[in-house]
Amino acid sequence: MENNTNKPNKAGGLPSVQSTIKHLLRSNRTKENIKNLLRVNQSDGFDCPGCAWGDNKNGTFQFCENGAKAVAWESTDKRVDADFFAQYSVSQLMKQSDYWLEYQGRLAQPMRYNKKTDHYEPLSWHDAFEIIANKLNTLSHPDEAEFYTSGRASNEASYLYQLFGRIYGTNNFPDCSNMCHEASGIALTQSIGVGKGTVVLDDFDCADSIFVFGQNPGTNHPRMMNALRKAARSGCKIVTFNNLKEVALEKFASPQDPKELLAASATTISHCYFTPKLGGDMAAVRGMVKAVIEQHSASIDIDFIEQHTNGFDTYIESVKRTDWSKIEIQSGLSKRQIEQAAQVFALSKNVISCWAMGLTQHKHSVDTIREIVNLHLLTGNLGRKGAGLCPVRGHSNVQGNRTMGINEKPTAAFIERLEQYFTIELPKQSGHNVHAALKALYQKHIKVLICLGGNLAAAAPDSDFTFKAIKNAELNVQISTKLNRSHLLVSEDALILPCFGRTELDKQKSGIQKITVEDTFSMVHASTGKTTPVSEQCLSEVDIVAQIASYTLGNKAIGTSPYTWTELRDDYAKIRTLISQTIVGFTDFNKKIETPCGFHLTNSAALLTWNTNSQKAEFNCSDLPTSILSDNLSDALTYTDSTVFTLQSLRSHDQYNTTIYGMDDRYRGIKGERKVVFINPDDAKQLNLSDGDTVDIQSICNDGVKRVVNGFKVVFYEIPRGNLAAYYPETNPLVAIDSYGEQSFTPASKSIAVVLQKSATAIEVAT
Ligand SMILES: Nc1nc2c(c(=O)[nH]1)N[C@H]1C(S)=C(S)[C@@H](COP(=O)(O)OP(=O)(O)OC[C@H]3O[C@@H](n4cnc5c(=O)[nH]c(N)nc54)[C@H](O)[C@@H]3O)O[C@H]1N2
Ligand SMILES: Nc1nc2c(c(=O)[nH]1)N[C@H]1C(S)=C(S)[C@@H](COP(=O)(O)OP(=O)(O)OC[C@H]3O[C@@H](n4cnc5c(=O)[nH]c(N)nc54)[C@H](O)[C@@H]3O)O[C@H]1N2
Ligand SMILES: [Mo]
Repeated sequence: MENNTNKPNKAGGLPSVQSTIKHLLRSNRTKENIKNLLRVNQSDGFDCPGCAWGDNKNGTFQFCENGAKAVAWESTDKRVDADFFAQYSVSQLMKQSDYWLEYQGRLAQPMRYNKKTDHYEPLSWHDAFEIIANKLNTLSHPDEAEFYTSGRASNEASYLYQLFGRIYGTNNFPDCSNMCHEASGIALTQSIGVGKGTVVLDDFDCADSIFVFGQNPGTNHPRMMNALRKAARSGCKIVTFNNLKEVALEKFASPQDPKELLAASATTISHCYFTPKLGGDMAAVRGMVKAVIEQHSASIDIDFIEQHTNGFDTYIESVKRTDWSKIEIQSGLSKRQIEQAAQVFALSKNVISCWAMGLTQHKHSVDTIREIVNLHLLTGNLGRKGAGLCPVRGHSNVQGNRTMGINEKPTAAFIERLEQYFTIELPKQSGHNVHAALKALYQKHIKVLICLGGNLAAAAPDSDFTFKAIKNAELNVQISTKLNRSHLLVSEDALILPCFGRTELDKQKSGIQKITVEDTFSMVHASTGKTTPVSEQCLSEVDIVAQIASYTLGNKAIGTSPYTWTELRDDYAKIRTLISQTIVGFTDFNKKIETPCGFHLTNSAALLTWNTNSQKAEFNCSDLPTSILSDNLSDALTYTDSTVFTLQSLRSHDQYNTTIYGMDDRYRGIKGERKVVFINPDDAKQLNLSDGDTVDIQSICNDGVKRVVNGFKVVFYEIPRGNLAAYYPETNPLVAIDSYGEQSFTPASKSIAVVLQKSATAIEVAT
């Protein structure tokens, strides 16, 4: 039996330019879009809303196919306004697909849900703010409100949002990070005292090898492909660990290189490509450590270990205790393969390790990431040019959100600085992350849900549970650009507050406003939108947040600061002044963002300063997990006689998280559909399944809840036996709410225990 034969043999190249053009033409604002693309990531332009990869702002034209899709998607002539909502009831909209909902256009005026008619109806901004303020002011405790944030919100908007939420009285700040890189932040903070990556973009030019774990940059961080391609061409060895053979990590043709654009040539990216089992990376890296100790002791950096680390002896004991047979079984890789990877690592002077969701969305993600740090500490691969750790962040400002205080567990020092500057008292106890927020909503402990962007309903796990939970909010407020599922889970009262997108001109009393963002390399820089906002009735995120705050708390000076909420809205430089006074690293903020490249926030670990209790970098001594599945799943395996698979849920090439741009996944050879499940042909044979058959996927869990999705087409694919892959968010109904990462509470959406059954019913056709 053959694997999917439609899969191309290289990524990038002409098809990616053709796809870019197709998306530009489709959006019926082609001229605006082309102008917009010329401004992406330019020093006087706007930050690409696509991903958090950094850029060097050296004047070169910097956009990618998927960045172009994100820009074109925002800039459309279609409008979702009063007429639209008069035409469709919420129940009717609920029946539409996520793709259809977003495709209807930009939200164009504030709307309120009328439960008697089951329609959204227009209202004034004044009335909207009053409704929110009245509701918030009548709650019996501020902890009855949740303030969700998605990672596109600017530094200015998120700073105001957290300041308002905290002065109002809560630390309930669930955010998309809770479902994304939470484990990276926790692991890095525990190991090296700072929850961010230690490298900058230039380091990629100086690395001798780059390890890429559980990440698909060809689709999700296409600009990273330029860095990998450049490195590979200059002799740097790229080693990939990915459950699937992702074509961009095998061969990539740069659309910017005329030779590769038009000819059949492409650059080989990965020097070695390993396909571990889902959740097998901790075992693989533990094996690499073992091999380094056994075969490459010269690469162990004793001076670094002595001077900078704590826990080495205990760690070595746990490495010795781990036997190769367990490593091989759990990783799905042979000892020889792991030794090969270890050899590249050990013989390289400078190594960078990158990772994304393939590592962070498992039960033992924190320990997996800490194992990578262990390997870097063992060999001293930290804190010098070309060496270090690189969690590749998702949303374009998700890292900045956290820096600005969007964090349900703020540090005491963070709160103290705010309290001192404003002379106010703020709540100290931890608030809710996404998991706790959904649980509390489900139990009706929460009355108000406010979302600054995103699509919590479709992004969160256990759709049935999540939908009920969100519906329980007495007031559901969504600050958004496009219509999505989260607007439709309403019962009593709900508001849609339409805002500007990143590409749009933001004019306030003091003139045209800049906003700022922080990329994955901790570079902070300004972004200015240029196109006219889609509707006169849209407001900026900052404006909306400032007005919610001023209606709720009164428009007076905030604490002992010189500014009222609306004065901050009138001039964002004043927000940056507050940031410069209260957030570490932002002194002279307004001045620093005048430089085209922005400025770098100091990373203590990169300077070999360790903000841990021991003042040293900490080796983590955890043993390999007994099972890669959640505790509540492991024993559930005994509930079924069918073959149990581990399923990962991932992104296609034609989506941005819950936003679906189209039905193709070109790099995996999929056309015109999304309800597919990738399977190893030998596994399929055992289940008597042929390529193209339709199956129902049921997840197993010991909580007694039946979770099934129907009508997925079987696609033969190069994937380790026992593993499956299918797209998110279609598979979110399968992720049990209590199946999450230890410490991180991140849904374990890359290790879902499932069984397959041939569909009895007709296939549903995607619209
Ligand atoms: N165009 C586009 N860009 C995006 C996004 C988007 O949806 N579309 N989303 C943005 C966001 S918020 C994020 S967080 C990032 C996400 O970026 P990625 O992390 O690249 O996203 P996923 O599609 O979830 O891909 C996970 C990859 O890890 C592999 N994998 C899964 N499980 C394992 C495992 O256990 N071990 C190993 N070694 N590999 C594994 C999968 O095969 C896949 O290649 O992208 C950001 N950029
Ligand atoms: N099963 C499974 N689940 C997952 C994942 C997975 O890999 N598998 N990945 C997880 C990850 S990594 C993440 S980050 C989350 C994503 O979770 P979210 O960030 O909540 O979801 P998005 O799909 O990015 O949000 C899309 C919506 O954001 C709004 N929007 C877009 N631009 C703007 C803007 O500029 N301002 C405002 N205010 N709104 C805007 C639009 O209305 C759009 O409908 O999903 C998580 N869920
Ligand atoms: Mo993410």
